[in-house]
Amino acid sequence: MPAALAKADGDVKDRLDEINEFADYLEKKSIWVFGGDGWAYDIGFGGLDHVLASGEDINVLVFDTEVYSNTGGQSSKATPTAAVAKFAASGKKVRKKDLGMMAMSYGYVYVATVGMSANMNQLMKALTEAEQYKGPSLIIAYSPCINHGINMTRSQDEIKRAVDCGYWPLYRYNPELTAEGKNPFALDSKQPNGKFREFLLGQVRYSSLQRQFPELAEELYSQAEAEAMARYAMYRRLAEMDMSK
Ligand SMILES: Cc1ncc(C[n+]2csc(CCOP(=O)(O)OP(=O)(O)O)c2C)c(N)n1
Repeated sequence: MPAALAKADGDVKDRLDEINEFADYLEKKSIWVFGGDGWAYDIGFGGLDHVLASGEDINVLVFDTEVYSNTGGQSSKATPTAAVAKFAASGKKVRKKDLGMMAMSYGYVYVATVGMSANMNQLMKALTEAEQYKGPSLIIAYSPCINHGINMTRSQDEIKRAVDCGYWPLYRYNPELTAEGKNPFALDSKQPNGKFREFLLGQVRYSSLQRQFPELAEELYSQAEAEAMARYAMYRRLAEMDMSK
């Protein structure tokens, strides 16, 4: 019995009894914010950062299409090296911002990356853990888009390919585990399968660079691959951290 109910009497007790009787209906409010990468990484980043820093129990799901999709495919800070987009006609020259790492730096934000068809179980785990975590959560989902120049009827296969080649690593960072003395970072995707270049060339936003600027394309593809492999290696080191030291 709740403490307030035990102490109350008269009218107050009747009211509290009534509320207690319907306690099952007083569900925890579930609050989710949905947005694209242009919003989350770029023009809305200040607001997103403020919300994450608030410590409030709020969940954010970012559909990362790696461009501003709705306005026609402009480059955002989520656009990776070598991708052709508006304002990056000869391929983006600098790497994709690691929004997840920035959010992890708070230490009290639940962070996960997901890829729907690559690992449905991991997606469900991330959504459930974010919902259960009593603080801010950020989930970043790889989201194939018409601007990528792919067959959109096969977009789920594309997500799986992205994860398997190390283009889109999957992880979950759960601050609650830190309090238990455990490693908060879990890497959920396997060692890249060596098909990174093949993956890039399967999308017109990358392959078109080869036709227009062949030498530059070679350089940017290599750079993109090196950056992605370094990012995967960094995540693996995080996942293998010895928390007792
Ligand atoms: C503050 C602000 N600036 C610009 C716009 C115009 N605008 C509408 S949709 C959009 C693209 C958003 O891109 P993204 O967040 O990546 O979402 P996606 O279209 O990819 O789902 C922009 C710039 C806006 N709505 N609000």
